[in-house]
Amino acid sequence: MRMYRGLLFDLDGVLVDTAKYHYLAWKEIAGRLGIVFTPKDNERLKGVSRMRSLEILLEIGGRKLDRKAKEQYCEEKNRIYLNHIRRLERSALLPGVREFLRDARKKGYLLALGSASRNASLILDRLELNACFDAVIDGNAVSKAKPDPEVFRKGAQALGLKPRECIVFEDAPAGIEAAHAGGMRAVGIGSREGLPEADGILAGFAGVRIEAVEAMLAGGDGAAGNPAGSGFAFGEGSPVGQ
Ligand code: B16
Ligand code: MG
Repeated sequence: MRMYRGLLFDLDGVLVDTAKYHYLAWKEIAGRLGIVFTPKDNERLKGVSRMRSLEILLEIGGRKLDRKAKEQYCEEKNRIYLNHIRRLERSALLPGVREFLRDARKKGYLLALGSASRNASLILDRLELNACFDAVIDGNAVSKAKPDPEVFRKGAQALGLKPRECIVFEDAPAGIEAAHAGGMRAVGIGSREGLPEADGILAGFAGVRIEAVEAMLAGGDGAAGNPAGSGFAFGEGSPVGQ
């Protein structure tokens, strides 16, 4: 019998590469604040809320702002980000994503989005992905940001499933932590070095089918009930489940 019935997807860095647009927008804000901001610094902003991202940027630059100024900078960052996003096309979807979602739906899995972004609906529209999801939980629907499990718990609830029936796909350490705190298995999208706590790793979705993900989570160290942080990794160039 199948162990899992629902799949919960993060958006930025899992389905679509919007991280570069977040980076460009924050870099512009950093420039206005006289803060040097590098791609390495940007890694710290992945998966965290807009306000928390600004706070990290201010920490990097050793700057402090009052609440009103912080809100203004967040609004300004979003304006810059949206200018990029409005030009987003279907082709911005990461390789294999559309096929993976379609295949999983056909096999009866319920799908939900669990993203920190308040722009998730707009991005799903631009990518013509809205119809793929049974539920969308985004930054507008939660009060606590990842690593709090709220976004994934609400996703599982919206699908009518128990946490242990769901697999979370995440590219950020805060998201892997959120999945585990919510009682769910977490597949990291990226590398084992970047996501040491994930129950399994995929370099991406190209050539991957859901059966291979289930096998990865059930096999060897990744078996259900074993401590998180173990699990298999499928590296680039060795797609599975074809
Ligand atoms: P917004 P995810 C996250 O999306 C991004 O990874 C993170 O960099 C961003 O700050 C956050 O959304 C908020 O986004 O400014 O659009 O509300 O990875 O959880 O899908
Ligand atoms: Mg992400």
